[in-house]
Amino acid sequence: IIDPSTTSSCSLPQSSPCSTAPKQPFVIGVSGGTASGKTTVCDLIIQQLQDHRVVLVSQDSFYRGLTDDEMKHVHEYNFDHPDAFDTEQLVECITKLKSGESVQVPIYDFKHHRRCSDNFRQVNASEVIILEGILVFHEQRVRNMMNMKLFVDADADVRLARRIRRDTVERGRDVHSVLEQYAKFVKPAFDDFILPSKKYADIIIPRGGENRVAVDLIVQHIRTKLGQHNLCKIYPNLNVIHSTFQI
Ligand code: UZR
Ligand code: MG
Repeated sequence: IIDPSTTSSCSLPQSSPCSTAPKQPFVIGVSGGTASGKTTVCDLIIQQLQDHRVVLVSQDSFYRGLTDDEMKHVHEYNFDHPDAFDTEQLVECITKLKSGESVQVPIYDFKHHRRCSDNFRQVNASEVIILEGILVFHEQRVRNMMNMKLFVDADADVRLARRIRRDTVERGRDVHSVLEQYAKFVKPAFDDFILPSKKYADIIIPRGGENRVAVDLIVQHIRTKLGQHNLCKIYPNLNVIHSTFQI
């Protein structure tokens, strides 16, 4: 039954006729401690949404890149602090993507802690934008751009074990330096900035990427949201009715 008296519960934008206006992309934020399984969760969501245009943007791409002076004391540099990221540029990038423009995302070189200065990744406008990173919930401006916020949870010992494996195998570090960095920067920053930002999440995913049930539910929700977008194409006048479906 369509109830024309209700105007507020329909999620279709009421200011612009949906028959003509392009839909704003659905923005998903994915946060969680280091090696919690953020990338795995994102990959699973993308896999299940193959029939939609989805782009993944990593907060890592917006690391500032160290100056020559900072490089001299690289062991003192805190990569886990919010100031290590160029948040202005991140906000600008997501704002553009939300308005349907394509953007040039910087490429960050983890080995040399630098940006590949003349190399960018072109990211095109899409239906779904996923923004993942340890501190994507830290700044209110970034949070406000998200339609859905996921926090990937995993025990600290599991994360540390994964981090050791990843940094030694993929990033050429030795165990001693990984542990030192973990104790000095990674763990304190998790306690000071990442864990407090968990309260902003809409959904907390226990056991990270292993939790297929959670990922299935999340994908179902995204599909529902995108489906509401698509209703506009099928029923172009739906926005005029501003209706709610009731059983
Ligand atoms: P994820 N990081 C580096 O190790 N080197 C860099 O040049 C830039 C970042 C690490 C960073 C953080 N910390 O813990 C991690 N340190 O990348 C975040 N130290 O990435 O969420 O994938 O673990
Ligand atoms: Mg990652």
